[in-house]
Amino acid sequence: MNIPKSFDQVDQWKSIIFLYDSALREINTKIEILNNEFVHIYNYNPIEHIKSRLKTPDSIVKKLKRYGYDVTIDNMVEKLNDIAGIRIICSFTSDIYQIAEMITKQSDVTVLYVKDYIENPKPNGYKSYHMVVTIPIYLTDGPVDTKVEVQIRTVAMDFWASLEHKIYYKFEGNAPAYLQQELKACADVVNMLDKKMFSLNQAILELSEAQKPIPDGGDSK
Ligand code: 0O2
Repeated sequence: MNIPKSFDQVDQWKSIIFLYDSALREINTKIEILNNEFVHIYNYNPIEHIKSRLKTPDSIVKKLKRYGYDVTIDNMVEKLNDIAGIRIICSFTSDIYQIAEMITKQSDVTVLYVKDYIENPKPNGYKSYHMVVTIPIYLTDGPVDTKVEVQIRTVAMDFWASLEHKIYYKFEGNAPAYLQQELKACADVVNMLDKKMFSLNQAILELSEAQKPIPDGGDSK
């Protein structure tokens, strides 16, 4: 990422945050357009809602220290991939892969890497699909490829992750063993719920397809 250089650290910080903020807006708009197009063509809304956030300075410093890096602006830009983060919440696991594909196909989006915690859940039970992408932000001096972390997950996965995140921070990563076991058990329930809701939805779709009136071919002699 070719960040505009400045002798003033405050100015440089502001420029970087401006870039990440712009990248979030760009990605948000893209995803909204894709979702609207989907509704327009298939009369189906794959996205329940979208949340986006810029990592707080406090959280940036903590993560750099956790990874053992010096707290510098260069390290923040080079080593951290989730300063700009967007979370897409959808109904079914199948939607996740469809949304990921739609994002990947955007010609100005470059996928740096993917972490599929749905295929490979974390030992604590965390499931989510993560993509780190770059998107060019056009400044007066030219484009600057800016990183955004995109997390895609179902409503149920998001419910679980929000509570787990709270517990993780409350106990600074050392939650009592029984809480960790309960959370893992909840993750299994979330998994089962996602599967059941998916098959229920499939059954509804098949029924409504079967109940559709047969189009009049005009040749029924
Ligand atoms: P916060 O407070 O949410 O910002 P990478 O740079 O990709 O190599 P990183 O950043 O650890 O390494 O990548 P990963 O695993 O994709 O995690 C990025 C973010 O995903 C985390 O950011 C969390 O938001 C979320 N996440 C990952 N693992 C878990 C988990 O076990 N539980 C929950 N609830 N969320 C998780 P931060 O900065 O760790 O936290």
